[in-house]
Amino acid sequence: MTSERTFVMVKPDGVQRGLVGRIVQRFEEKGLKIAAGKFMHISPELAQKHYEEHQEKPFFNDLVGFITSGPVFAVVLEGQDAIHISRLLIGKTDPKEAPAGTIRGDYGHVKEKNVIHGSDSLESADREIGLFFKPEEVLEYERSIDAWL
Ligand code: IDP
Repeated sequence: MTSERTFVMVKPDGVQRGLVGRIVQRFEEKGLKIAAGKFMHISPELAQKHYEEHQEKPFFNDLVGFITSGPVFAVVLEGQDAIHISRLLIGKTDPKEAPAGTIRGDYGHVKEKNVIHGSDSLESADREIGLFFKPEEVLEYERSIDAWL
């Protein structure tokens, strides 16, 4: 059984709406382990790097403007299939298509403000964790509950 790490981030709308605790709680309740967390403002440079795959899209400038518009809560989660599981909990990009019970389905309204980001592959998880966290900020520790998950 191999554990993997993923990167999730409560976006500025989620922070402004007071959803940080409830969102992080969903991942904890699912059994994923918090390996790092940081409350921060994203610089335009970091935003452009984070969303570089979308730089040719018509919504790119708005996306960068939005993600830098207020603080975000960035988190590294760890666990078996952490990337797939966290994407399931997050739900589809467009909250109108995300089922109730998912974070975007429960809290989101439009895809421009869909509350949360989550890495979609091992490659993007590694890249995004490296963009947002120094290696020493990602903690390794044991939890006794891991034997039951
Ligand atoms: P994801 O966040 O579900 O992985 P991506 O396709 O990687 O979705 O898009 C990154 C973010 O860009 C989305 O979370 C959403 O906020 C925004 N976005 C995606 N598609 C559109 C669009 O067509 N119009 C406006 N914003 C979009």
